[in-house]
Amino acid sequence: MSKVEKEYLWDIHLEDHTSPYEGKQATNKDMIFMGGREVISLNGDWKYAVDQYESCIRQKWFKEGYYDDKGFSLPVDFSFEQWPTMKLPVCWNVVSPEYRLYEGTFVYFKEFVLNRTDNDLFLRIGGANYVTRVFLNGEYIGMHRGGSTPFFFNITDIVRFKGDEKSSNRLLIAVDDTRKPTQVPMDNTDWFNYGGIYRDIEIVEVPRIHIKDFRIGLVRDGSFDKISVNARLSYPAEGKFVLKIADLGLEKELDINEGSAEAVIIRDEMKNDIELWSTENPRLYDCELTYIDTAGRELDTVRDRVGFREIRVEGTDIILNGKSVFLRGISCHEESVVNGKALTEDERIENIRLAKELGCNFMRIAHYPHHENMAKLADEMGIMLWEEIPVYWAIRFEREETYQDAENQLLELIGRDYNRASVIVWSIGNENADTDERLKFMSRLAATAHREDKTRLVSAACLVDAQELRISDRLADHLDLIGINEYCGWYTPDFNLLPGIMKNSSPDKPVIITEFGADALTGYHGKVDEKGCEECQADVYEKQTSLLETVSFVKGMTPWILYDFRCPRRTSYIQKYYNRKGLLNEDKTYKKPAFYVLQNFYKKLMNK
Ligand code: GCB
Repeated sequence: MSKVEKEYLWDIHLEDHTSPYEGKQATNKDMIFMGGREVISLNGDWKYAVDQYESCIRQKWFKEGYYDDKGFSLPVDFSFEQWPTMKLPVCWNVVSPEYRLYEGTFVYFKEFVLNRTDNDLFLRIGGANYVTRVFLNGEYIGMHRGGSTPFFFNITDIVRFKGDEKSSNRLLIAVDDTRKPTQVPMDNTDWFNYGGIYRDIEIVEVPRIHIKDFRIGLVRDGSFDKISVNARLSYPAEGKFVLKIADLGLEKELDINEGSAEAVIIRDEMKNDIELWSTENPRLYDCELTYIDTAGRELDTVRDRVGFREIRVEGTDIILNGKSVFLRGISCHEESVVNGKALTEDERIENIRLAKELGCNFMRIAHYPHHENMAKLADEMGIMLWEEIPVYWAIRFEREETYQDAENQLLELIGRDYNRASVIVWSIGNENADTDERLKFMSRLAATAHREDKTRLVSAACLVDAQELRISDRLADHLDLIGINEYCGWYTPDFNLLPGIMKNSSPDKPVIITEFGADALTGYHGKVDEKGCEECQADVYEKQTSLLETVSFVKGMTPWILYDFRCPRRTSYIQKYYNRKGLLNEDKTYKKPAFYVLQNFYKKLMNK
């Protein structure tokens, strides 16, 4: 039996087909700073097949074994070129009604030609849910775990160029969105599991020694006049960085030591005062960082538009740029009826506009990292953000591999959005029962977030202690800000428990009510105690806002949620596979009465 034949037949045996493709995992360590870089887009037409039985990896399709050792042609179960086409990025669930509820593997294929270059080349995928395996020109190049953060593979030694004997590149990608209890999130969530490569896919060309990381922000010391910079090269090379911020009249050289440089730039080094970023005045500065080697050659330059602001807590206050602030927020999923999670830029802008119309200065973008442009838009449009990783409900807290997965997602998120002034909170999870294992897991995440970023607040959406009827989550000791989800007037039907809960609690940190809410089906009217009608939702909002306004340690809220979103768990005649807690309906064409209740409340707060 020939080798190819044998490999082909592996498929019918009880082979462990996944473990050869668990290695070479792309992690936060493989990320490259992207600001100002030119890319070769691979968006657009891709050939695809639905691969329910994971035949791609069982049969090693990437090897394209069309002939045996003697030259006889072999039967194969794929024909990449003849497969149908879909345009990436996209969630496969919205491509055809046949795929709407499909969960499993899709395989994508694309052929492309590259101009010769001496630079290094990396494949970057902005987001693919959940396990992605990548094969290029007959080789396995690596995999990634996690459905919402970007990842990179170095393809320099594998790519072919125009003019080579074989000049086109054959890229095969298998994406598996199977829900599993060991993953982050787990298999049970209150949102729809969209599959596919749903964010940009591109090739990044960089010099071998390039700027791998560039983090910049205001020093958090109350002086509002110092900037901290941290930059790193891809190799432990020497030389210097030059940082330029034209509008500050700043040009600063930083000595590189073994590939890294760190500095605090003081007021005297800038011609102008720093104009702080705020929601009223979202001032951004064009920053540029250049790497110059020891021979004086400029080898790499990156750019970013960055705002400088300070966020901290003091007692139970949240302090933005030295002033106490109340976070007038709203929660939001990344979803649209038409595009699933692959929102268009216009849809993202619309979401921020709606939040602003509501009177918000803050959005909780739940429950996983949204597209990176969301934070860029928030920077430009002036709204603060809470960003979250999907440590949601009953994660397998005792499992080290699950921890590593969660931590990697957190570090990929921080690495991606560190320079975004709008992001003021890293949330390490949502509604997890207060067990010893969870405390160990999540306090470790909190420590990682604090170590990685000393300029932001770390939080989580916690639960009220249902026995003691008070806020007493042990994780709070590890957070800067306590998020609380409470559904008094809804899941806790007796709204009147809420005043008691608040009275029984005396947190020494600010609390944000990260969720309250009620379902309301558009056009369904009834009495306030009739669950699911618009009046009931509005009543819950009236009661919640009037009570929370009186609680001294509540320094913000992000009610659940801006607009209705798909949810497979919701089957009642009111829900129809949607979570109806939106202040707008799912296509955002109708504002429910509760929208105006919250808007009036926020207006009142603004005029205080
Ligand atoms: C929650 C969850 C959120 C749900 C919401 C609900 O507590 O954090 O993901 O969608 O409740 O509507 O039940």
